[in-house]
Amino acid sequence: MFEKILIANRGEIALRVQRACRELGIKTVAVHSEADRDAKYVKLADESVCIGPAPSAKSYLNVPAVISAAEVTDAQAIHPGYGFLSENADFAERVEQSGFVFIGPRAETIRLMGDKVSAKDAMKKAGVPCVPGSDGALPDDPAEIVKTAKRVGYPVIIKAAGGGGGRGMRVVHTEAALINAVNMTKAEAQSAFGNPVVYMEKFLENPRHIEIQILADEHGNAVFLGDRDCSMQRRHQKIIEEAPSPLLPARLRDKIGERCAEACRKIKYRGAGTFEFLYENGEFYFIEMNTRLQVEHTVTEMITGIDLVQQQIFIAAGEKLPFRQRDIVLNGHAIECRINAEDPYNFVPSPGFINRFHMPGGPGVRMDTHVYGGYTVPPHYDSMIGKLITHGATREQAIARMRVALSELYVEGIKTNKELHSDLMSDLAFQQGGTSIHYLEQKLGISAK
Ligand code: MV4
Repeated sequence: MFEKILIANRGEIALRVQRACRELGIKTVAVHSEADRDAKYVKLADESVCIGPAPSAKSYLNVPAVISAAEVTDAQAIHPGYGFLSENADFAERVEQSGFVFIGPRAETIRLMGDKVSAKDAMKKAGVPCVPGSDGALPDDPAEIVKTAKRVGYPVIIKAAGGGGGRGMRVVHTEAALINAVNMTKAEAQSAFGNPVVYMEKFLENPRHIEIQILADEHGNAVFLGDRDCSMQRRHQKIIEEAPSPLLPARLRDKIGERCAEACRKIKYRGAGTFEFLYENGEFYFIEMNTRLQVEHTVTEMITGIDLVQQQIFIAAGEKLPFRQRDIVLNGHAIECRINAEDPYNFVPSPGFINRFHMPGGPGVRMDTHVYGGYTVPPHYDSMIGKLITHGATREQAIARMRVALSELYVEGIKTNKELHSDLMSDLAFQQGGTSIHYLEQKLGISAK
């Protein structure tokens, strides 16, 4: 087992990973930018290294600085968290080449899943149902593109192979608009991702976003840890996530979950991973695989009782999974509200000094946050300052606990989106469950871009 792990991240996830390490008696190295010098996880770390000035490009994305920090502190492994370098295959490769263990999948797997065309091809071959569309990348020949769209049926969506998470996508409703849309998406993909390759899918008009959490070790074992519904989103930013998906029959969850676990065994996946699906009319359609620990891993932890970060560490240390599929029992329901430092009306980030901060508590209430009264939220990074999670025996109890917890959450000095969450907890459509990926934007009156 590792004696010391370097956490190559900041904010609430750096604290989350640090807690997992410290419970196991593993020493922690915190890396931080000049702006994060006073962060809680820096103070709680056994060692800390300033890796550069505030801008991410010069600090949290600075590969040589992160690897040097591991060298000077003599860490054995690096946990990337989520975002930043967590799905950067070159970073994973450099980490391993420098003699450290990258706590995550192999670099080649990260690369395979980072290219959405190769990811889809791998999953199709592994028996995971995918959205109907082009067989791999779209060819250059306009006649072929038109033919593919006719076979798939309008509306279609053009996606960048190097994209993901909502970047580099364009919906096309008619043949007249098709070729121009493909050319625009290719040009944008080339400039945004340095990769002009695009592919086509049938556009699903009103799906839900359901994802499957996987754990796979280096000995060929893979299990799925239930599902998460992440449909409550605005402009590709998840706002609320929950587990399990409301109104999803357990047999459908188990069937798709087993397919994902089997696919992991086939591709020799290592670590934690998430299969992203669109769910519509009782069918699952694979769209992407995330090779990182996700923000919303918490709701899976709450219903399974499994610490996903510690499982990542055990797997990276070469240990076998300590459970089989039949040992995974889903208990109750969990909901996560992402608390953002932002204006509740226009969503503009609202960084600044927090002069008072009171967290909620009580049975089934968890708050993962690094902020505290006296902390200054820096303007350089994304606006999420914490996650409020509740668990209950039923979805209704989890909602009631969230409603009360939100009323107890007190943040003075900056604006947050807590009122939006309170409003959603009382929203009838949310309470009934099963709202689609468009629900929140329709409720807020935004025409989905
Ligand atoms: C789609 C889709 C409809 N049909 N693909 C957006 C981000 C990336 N995960 C893929 N996304 C979508 N792909 C087909 N064939 C609708 C979306 C989509 C979406 C997906 C999940 C969660 C939120 C979303 C918001 C807008 C669009």
